[in-house]
Formats: sequence, C-alpha cells, structure tokens
Amino acid sequence: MKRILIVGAGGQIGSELTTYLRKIYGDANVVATDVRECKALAEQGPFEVLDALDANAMASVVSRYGIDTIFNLVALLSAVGEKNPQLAWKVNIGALTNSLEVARERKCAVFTPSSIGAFGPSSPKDKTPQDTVMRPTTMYGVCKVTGELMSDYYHSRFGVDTRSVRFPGLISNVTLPGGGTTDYAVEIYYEAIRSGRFTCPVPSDVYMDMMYMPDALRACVELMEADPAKLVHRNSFNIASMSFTPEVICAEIRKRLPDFTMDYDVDPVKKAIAESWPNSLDDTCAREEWGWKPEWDLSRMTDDMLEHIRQKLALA
Ligand code: AKB
Repeated sequence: MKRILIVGAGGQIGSELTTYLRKIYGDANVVATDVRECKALAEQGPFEVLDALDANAMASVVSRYGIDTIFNLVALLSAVGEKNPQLAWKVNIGALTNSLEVARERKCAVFTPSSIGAFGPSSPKDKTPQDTVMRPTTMYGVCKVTGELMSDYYHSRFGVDTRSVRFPGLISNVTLPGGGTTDYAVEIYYEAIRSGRFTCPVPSDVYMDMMYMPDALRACVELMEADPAKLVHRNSFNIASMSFTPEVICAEIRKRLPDFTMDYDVDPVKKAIAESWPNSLDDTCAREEWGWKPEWDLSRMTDDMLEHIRQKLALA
C-alpha cells in the first residue's frame, strides 16, 4: 500500500485529490499538508501544517509517516503569477525543488502537475503535440517547463520515479480555483445558478482545453499506478477531454437555463495569457503509454455542475 504525502492539499486539486486517494489507499495512508490548517481534511485523516518552502520540515514529515509518494500541488496560478512573478517563481520552484530533493534523499516517487500553460504562442495551436516547441510567455508557464525539465532530470540522473500530466483548466464544484486564466469556466456555473448572469473576463472566441475534476483525479492515480516499463515519456503527458470557448459553454448552460445571459469585461492579462495557450492538446502518448481515456464531456459535466452547485447554494 502506498504511503502518500500531499503538499498543498488545501487548494482546488488537493482538497479533492486527498479524499479521492484516501478512498483508494486508506485514510491513514494519505497525509495531507498545507501552509494553513484545513479542518475538513484534518477530520478525515492525518494532517500537518507544512510550509512547502521549508525542506527540513518536509523531510521530517516524510520520515515520520514513512512516505513513499509525494504529490506536490503547490502553485500560484497563471493570472495571479503575472501580478507577482518573483513570488510565483519562489513558491512554485521552491516547492518543486524541495519535493524533488526530499524524494531523492528518502527514495519517494513524485507527482507534480504541469499545465497547458507550459506552452506558448509559438507552439502549434491545434492538437498541440506531446513533444513540441515550449516557449511560454507567463511566469507560471516558465515554472511549469522548469518543473518538467527538473523532474525528468531527477529521474534520469538520480532514478527518482517522477511522473506528471499537463492539466487543462480544471472544473469542479468543491473548491474554487484562485488566480487562474481558466477560472471563468468554474465561476460561470456558480453565477448561472446564483444570479442568472455572468460577466466573462476572457474573449468570447478563445478556445482552451478544460477537464472535469473526476477525470483529472483519475488521471493522477492511473499515471502513478502505470507500469514504468511502458512509459516512454514522464514529465509531462498531454491529457485532454474537452475544449471550448466562453460562447460554447454559455450556449451549453442556456440549453438548461434559457434565461441565462453573459456579457464581457475582458481582462487584458487573462486575454493575453489565454491567447498564448493552445486551443487543444493531442493526448495520444498518454492514451498509448498508460491507457488515458476521459469520461466526461461538456454536456455531461454541465448537467453535473449545475446539479451540485444548485444543492450547495441551497444549503449555504
Ligand atoms: C490556470 O488557468 O492558470 C490554470 C491552468 C490552466 O494551469 N487553471
């Protein structure tokens, strides 16, 4: 049975991944950590307050719990990273290098998510290949490409079992994302239920890859459980399930809520970032090397999001 450490468990991915991993590997085998106390995660299983920039503290938690696998989820996202690029570098790369070093010393495997943000305007726009030009124009993207290279280096130089996926914008109804360019695709569902209106910060016709959280969680586990002999790539795999523009998601919501309206107040930073990213990724390598296959499309996700958010807001 794996003994897992989640670094940055309080964020959008971590809050759901922790519960998902605890269901598979047992509550006691998944240690959640975050820079802040997270009551819900602490009630379910082991939880430690941990600053990911403190390598000694991370090493001590790894030894104390006999950890063999680290999920490093710490990151300032793309839009917030452009407000303070120095801090984004410090946090994103600090958490990464500490996770890799602790993993090297204590012989752990490491999963660190990469992103569609690792690509830039000179990457092919449609069906962006697995191996291609990667010249991102955001600090978030620079950190993601660095993370991919560092993770591959730790694998080839030190034999650390590093693996990663390039996540699209992640859509979920549990924890809100914060500071990303794709956040609008979560916020739109909340506003559809709350007020029936949404002001979109991203231009109407910009395509970006997106994914529903259940597919993203499954991808993490399937990749970490994959037979290493079959992995030609490691850091990081393109994965994809759906790609849409604000107009397309709006039309999908309107099929269920005909009175829903959307207007635009485009944020120039988000516009520049969104336009620099691919329209869609080619995930053939993930499909071939570890059997990746998405289960959620835009229509099914929209039904599920609206139903869950309706229940959540009614209870609030
Ligand atoms: C962001 O928008 O910054 C993230 C991402 C696509 O990595 N959601």
